[in-house]
Amino acid sequence: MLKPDAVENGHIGAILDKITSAGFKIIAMKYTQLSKRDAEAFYAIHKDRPFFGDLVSFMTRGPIVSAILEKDNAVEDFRALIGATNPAEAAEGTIRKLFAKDIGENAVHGSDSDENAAIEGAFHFAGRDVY
Ligand code: 3AN
Repeated sequence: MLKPDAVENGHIGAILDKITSAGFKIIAMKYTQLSKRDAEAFYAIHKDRPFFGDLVSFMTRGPIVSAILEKDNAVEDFRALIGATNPAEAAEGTIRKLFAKDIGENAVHGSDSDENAAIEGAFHFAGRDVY
């Protein structure tokens, strides 16, 4: 997902360019806005964390771009491309270093395992919308 901050700040094109230039193939994509229920479900794993309310408010405050990306070693390579969860700790040249403000508004989400990538892909897309 390209999160609401990235969309508000006009970074969709630049971030997609970084992603495709790094060799990822976009096999599904849409411009959409999460409902409160969507965001609570997507981030259910974090529901007991102190930042959960802020995370749900942030993720629902404006449109996002969601996509499914395909590449060998995609999960690890994408997490390297986006950088650390906290942009202050993200390596130079990473998407979060370039485009994110702080740990709460960190521009992009990437799945943390192949298993979660399949679950998260199915959360956003019907099978017929994946190419
Ligand atoms: P990542 O997105 O790097 O996998 P997760 O899954 O640990 O990070 O966290 C999910 C999202 O929750 C993060 N992208 C960030 O927006 C938010 N988040 C995580 N930790 C914090 C924190 N300590 N304070 C505020 N927001 C946080």
